[in-house]
Amino acid sequence: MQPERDAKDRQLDEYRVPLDDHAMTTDQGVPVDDTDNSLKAGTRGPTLMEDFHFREKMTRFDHERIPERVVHARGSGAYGVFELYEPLTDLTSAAFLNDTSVKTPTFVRFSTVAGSRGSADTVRDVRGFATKFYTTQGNFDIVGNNFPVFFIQDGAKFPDFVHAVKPEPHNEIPQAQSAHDTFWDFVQLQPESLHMVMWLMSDRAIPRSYRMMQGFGVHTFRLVNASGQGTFVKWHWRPVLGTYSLVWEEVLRIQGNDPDFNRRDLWEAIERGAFPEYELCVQLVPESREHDFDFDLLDATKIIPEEQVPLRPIGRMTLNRNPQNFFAETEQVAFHTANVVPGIDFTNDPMLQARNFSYLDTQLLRLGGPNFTQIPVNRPVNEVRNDQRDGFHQHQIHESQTSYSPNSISGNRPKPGDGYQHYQEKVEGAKIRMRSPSFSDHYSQATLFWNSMADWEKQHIVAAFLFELGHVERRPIKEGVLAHLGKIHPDLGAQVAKGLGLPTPGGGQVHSNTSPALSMTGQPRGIATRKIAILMADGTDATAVSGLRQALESQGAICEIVAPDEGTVGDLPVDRRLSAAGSVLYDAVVAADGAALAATGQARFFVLEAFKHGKAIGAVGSGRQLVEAAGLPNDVGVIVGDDISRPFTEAVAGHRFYERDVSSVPA
Ligand code: HDE
Repeated sequence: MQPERDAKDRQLDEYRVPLDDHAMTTDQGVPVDDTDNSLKAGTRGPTLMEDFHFREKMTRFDHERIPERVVHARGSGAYGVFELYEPLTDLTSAAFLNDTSVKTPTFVRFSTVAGSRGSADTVRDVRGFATKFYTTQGNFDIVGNNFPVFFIQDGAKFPDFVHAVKPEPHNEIPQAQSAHDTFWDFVQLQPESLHMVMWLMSDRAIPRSYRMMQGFGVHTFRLVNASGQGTFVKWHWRPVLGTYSLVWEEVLRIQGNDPDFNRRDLWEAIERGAFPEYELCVQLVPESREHDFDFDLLDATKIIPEEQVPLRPIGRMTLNRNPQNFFAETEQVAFHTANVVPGIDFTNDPMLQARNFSYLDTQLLRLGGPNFTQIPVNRPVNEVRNDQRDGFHQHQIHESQTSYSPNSISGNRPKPGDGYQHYQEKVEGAKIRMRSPSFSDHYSQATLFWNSMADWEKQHIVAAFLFELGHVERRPIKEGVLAHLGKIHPDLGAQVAKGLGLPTPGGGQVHSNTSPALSMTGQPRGIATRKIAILMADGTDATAVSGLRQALESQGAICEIVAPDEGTVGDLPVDRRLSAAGSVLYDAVVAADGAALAATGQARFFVLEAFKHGKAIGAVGSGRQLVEAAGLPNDVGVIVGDDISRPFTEAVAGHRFYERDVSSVPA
């Protein structure tokens, strides 16, 4: 299915270089006859300076890296379209939020935060979810994450935080991990990070797919209508497929088996036409209610619980096109929190204020000067006119003979018109380096998060703390963190302390409030785009599994045949060799053979490991023997029989059987 061509896609035509039959040239367009041999004085002689083709080729190579992003270096992008459900004229004058007939082109970049550009996708980390809307009034960016809060309250601490989580300065270890001393030292000394740390230790930090995670603008922003009236707003993206995660042991294996797991998943889904969709929702707070909460709306370490201010869906984004060139588009895209359009404004959240400085500053270095806004992926779809000119890599030829304003020579053009109106907030105060006392509660929402988790989610959080703190070498740091965990909840403190073999920290009184929306239980169910391995071997009776396969594929699941050797099983092509696959690349497994595979260690391990990771396991025909040989207990989600289509589909739709006791499974 070809998506409709939108204004951004058409604009990019101007820059696209087709694969055609033009012969090779230098960058100056001079035809090249040989690109394999340098120009030499004699076949065994030295290379000559005048070999302009060699020098140009090598110079371009020497300069082809640009600085990676300081954070969020590893990412994947996609183009899409945003469609509005109903006009929001009462709330904002933003044109793209006023007219439901407008389809706004978008570009999204998902990312991990701590790792370098080449690091693995499935690490425990926050995910970036940055969206650029190419609106008719210019670019609007929501530069968000998949957690609704952040580690710090004031942007002045961002360099400290990032230095602490990045690899340690003396040996540059570890890559893309928070499981090390400097990160946890930061946490124990900055309790404002605790709420975010709870999210980081939860399964939200290891999403199954970029297509199955939420996005949040984090800060409180402001919508402003045509009469200048403001309303506080929090941005939320909700994936239509639901929010789902991997399990920890699984991500460790995926990092080796397919370090591009999330990137590949996004790419393949779009290529296949299974376009990822997200609803854009808002939480709205009238200005009159600014102080009605027991936290500060300007504090980026706090959520507004959905039970207090419900989410209002306002539109839908569909990602329908992969970029054509990673560097040109995904690497060079430049997001900025200050890219706003009329009708959308800021608040005084000190994190947002700092970001409004940082993003432009970092792009100037990363993209080599102020003309990065002319890079195709960054160009707005509407016309740009101003007197800012020159600088490295100016692409445009301004015909006007003036570059100042006002002027009489060019008829005072370009002249300001009906432009962006800043919200007229009244501000008053002494210059002071101090945080508002309303930012001082660092525990209540961390407790709220813990209280709202299902049992399995709590177990995973404890296990994550144990893994992370288990990698911390300095005992006082572990003890410092434990002291905070005890204050978040005595159960959490006690369980982590026990695992670490350290004294239980003192507790104290904690509240018992919950916010059910924080738990990942109760997500929309379905099997669309879930990957299912069908284990077969020579001699497998393919008819035994064909009905099941049809049922799964008709609902959008992706079935792959995994067999001991490549080639075919009967007349079915094998998708992957058993030894090259790994159960961790699949959401569920069907054992369709047991006669041959029951004796194969790799096949037994495959189902056992899938079982350990809570996946649905089906067995048809002789597949029953494989399940028995693997020693799988008769547990939930293990479905054996001749016609298992219905229960197996249901089991896959449930994602994982977290309630299984897998503690004794040797996988
Ligand atoms: Fe960022 N952040 N950030 N950040 N951030 C960057 O910009 C920064 C914060 C986020 O796919 C940088 O172009 C400061 C919160 C995303 O290209 C840099 C502070 C949230 C991306 C920067 C924050 C984010 C970035 C690095 C604290 C979630 C990747 C390279 C005040 C709401 C965008 C770049 C992409 C990238 C600064 C905190 C999200 C250095 C100073 C909170 C998704 O400018």
